[in-house]
Amino acid sequence: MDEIKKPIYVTQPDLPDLQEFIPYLEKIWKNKILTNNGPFHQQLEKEMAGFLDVPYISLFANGTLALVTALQVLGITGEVITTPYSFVATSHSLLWNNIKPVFVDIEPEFCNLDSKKIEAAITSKTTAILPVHVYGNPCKVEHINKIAKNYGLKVIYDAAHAFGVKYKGQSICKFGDLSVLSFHATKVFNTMEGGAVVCHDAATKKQIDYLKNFGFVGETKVVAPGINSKMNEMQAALGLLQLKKHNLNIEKRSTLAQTYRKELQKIKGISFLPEPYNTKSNFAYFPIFVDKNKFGMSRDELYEKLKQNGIYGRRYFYPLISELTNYKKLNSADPANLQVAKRVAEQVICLPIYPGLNKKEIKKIAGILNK
Ligand code: T4K
Repeated sequence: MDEIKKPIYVTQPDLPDLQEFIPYLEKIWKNKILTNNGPFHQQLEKEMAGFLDVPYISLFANGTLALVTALQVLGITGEVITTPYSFVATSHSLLWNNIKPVFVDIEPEFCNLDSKKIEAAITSKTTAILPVHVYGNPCKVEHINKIAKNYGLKVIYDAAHAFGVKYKGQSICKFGDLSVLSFHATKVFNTMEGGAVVCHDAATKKQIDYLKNFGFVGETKVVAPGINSKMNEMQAALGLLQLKKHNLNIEKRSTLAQTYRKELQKIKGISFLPEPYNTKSNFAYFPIFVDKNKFGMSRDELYEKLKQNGIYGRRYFYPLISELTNYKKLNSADPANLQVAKRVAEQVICLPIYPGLNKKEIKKIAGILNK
């Protein structure tokens, strides 16, 4: 088999042609508006809301600050039910707001928060649920909504992986009270760094926009101890160009995901997630799960072997957030409470997937797994 010379990383950001970006930069250089709700920022909020078919979007400097602000705008306090199987930013946003994360196990099918286990974790201090659409696959949104309604809880979806995903023909961001997106370099839609909060009414958008700009209302009035988390004009300009390419990029990702499915289906001890039901996917990640006994090699041995061959997958999400220093002392971090998440975190490797990858490279990766 051919050796792969050039390293292949879990992802590689897609960028527009540099020449296309220059006219946008020229406009910024000319009008000298670099940030603070400039013209590209306004245009991207409008175009993105149309593209995603959601009522209101507030752009942010990154997804983490968007999460922190989403919790603040809804006045979330006390305890919040969330998943240990995510990027650490999900739970960090709670700690930044002095909120206690309460971890609930995940379901094995799509690795999302197990909605059947949420009710048992609700206490008198619970004010919200913070689920994650892990790898862009929709959570059990109807069930979560029902529980939230019954107990008077807010729902904020961490939709960092779910840009452009549709569920039952609607944007996944239409579910819950708020959804938070990330446009980090490693995401399906990137503005280098960036993020957004999607909300359903103008009054909430107004409050979010105050909070991301120090709490300023006008020039002299400050209504809240807001932070500075505004997206700047370069990010917004890039976003406008990225929107134009997004559908094509998702088509490319879809072809690559199908190639993986075909190439890997017969490898004993390697499994992957099913295609989600009623969903238009964005193919953000391609996680595989290694069963050591059947595959004959542990996840970490395979991870190293791939690296030796120039394939830099990532163990998203290992270790679990509940195993990290700031979280493991929590009662809900007890591994006995999180058995599915623990097993999945020990088996997962996200294989490379991005629009610039080609089928031949995927076949090589599959070849390494097959050897
Ligand atoms: N919620 C969830 C569920 C999230 O997954 C994330 C972020 C957030 C919230 C927070 O959103 P942001 O505040 O980030 O907007 C990466 C990202 O830094 C992080 O954004 C992402 N999740 C997480 C899943 O992955 P790392 O530490 O794995 O990134 P890094 O730098 O090792 O990049 C992975 C590979 O991508 C590199 O090996 C090469 C390639 N790469 C990366 C960058 C940054 C490039 O080719 N170019 C680049 O510019 O965390």
